[in-house]
Amino acid sequence: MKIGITCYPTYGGSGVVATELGIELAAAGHQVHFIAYSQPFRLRGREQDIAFHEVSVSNYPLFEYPPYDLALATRMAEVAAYYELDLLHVHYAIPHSISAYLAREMLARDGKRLPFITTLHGTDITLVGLDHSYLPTTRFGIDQSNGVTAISKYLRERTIQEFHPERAIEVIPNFVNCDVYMPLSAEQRAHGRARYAANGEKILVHLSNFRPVKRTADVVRIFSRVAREMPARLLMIGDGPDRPAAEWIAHSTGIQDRVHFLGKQDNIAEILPLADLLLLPSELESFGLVALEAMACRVPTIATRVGGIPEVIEDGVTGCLFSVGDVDAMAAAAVDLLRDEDRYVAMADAARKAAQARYCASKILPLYERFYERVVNGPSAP
Ligand code: GMT
Repeated sequence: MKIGITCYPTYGGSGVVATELGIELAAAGHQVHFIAYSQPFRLRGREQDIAFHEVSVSNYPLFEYPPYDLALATRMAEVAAYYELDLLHVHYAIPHSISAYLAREMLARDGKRLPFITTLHGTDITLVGLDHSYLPTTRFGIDQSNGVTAISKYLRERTIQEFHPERAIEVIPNFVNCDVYMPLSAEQRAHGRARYAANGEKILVHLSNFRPVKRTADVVRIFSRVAREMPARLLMIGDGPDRPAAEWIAHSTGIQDRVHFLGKQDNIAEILPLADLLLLPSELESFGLVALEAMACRVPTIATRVGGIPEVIEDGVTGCLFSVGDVDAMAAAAVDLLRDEDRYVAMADAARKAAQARYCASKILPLYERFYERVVNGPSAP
């Protein structure tokens, strides 16, 4: 099949899922065309059967707000026509599903068919979509899509509750390539850990876009409690608006030399398996992709019991779940687990096994392929 994919190319889970999906689809023999304002950050540009088409928005002085949505729709229609795309798959409803709708309708006037699928990722529904200025357009984009998927049961239910869409929503969960995200050999692991920590020190890791929903201040507070009990380091990967606050807490609690702010990294599969634990104390996660990536690397997660996280992490088996803001309980759980070697090994093994059994790319890709077939053979417009 010839598939166009649009996503936010910057640091964030939906862009990661879209990019990894494109890579898997190309490896399975499909032709993939990414259409976005810049190359998705996990795409190296050397992948076979993947092309990238940049959307440039003209900056005419009259435009205080350059109309990206329209430029995207135009590029989608052009790429679809030139490369004879079978369908478009857009990740994150706003504004992508509206641009895809415009592209489909423009092509329909020339007798060309371009069905599109919208995958909902989370904040497009839970935050942005519920802002009243976006609600009607988000609902319209969902209802006009030829197919809609959500990345967790939680997100499907939440979308139905809040938007009452006419379209059915299929759950196709996020996935991880278990041959890329995998544990390292003892030797490789020891070598990699030496870059960040001394022998005998535990390594905790957090990865996000440092937005308020991630509660990065809680990450540092949890770690400061852990660091009182045992020699440990915290790797903070990513960047965003709450990074200065997290840095300030690290300094004001006197643990700044134990916390390493690494900024945005694109070699996550090399860093995650070096860690002992992932901290993910978010206010909300529709899925929590990074927890799955950590699980595949045999790293258990201490997280909050919110949104889709309980679908990914089995409490007490593949990780530990707590109420939002309960930093004391999360720190105590981290300390207990890191001190109990047998329990830690059982949890780390269970995490890897669960990722392989339920969320491996080889299991999820066929679900998307079957969904694509249904949409391509279905009606031109809903
Ligand atoms: O969490 C973010 O702020 C980024 C956001 C995105 O769209 O990139 O993440 C959402 O999509 C991810 C991939 O499907 C999910 O793993 C995240 O849980 C989800 N974030 C939220 O629901 C807050």
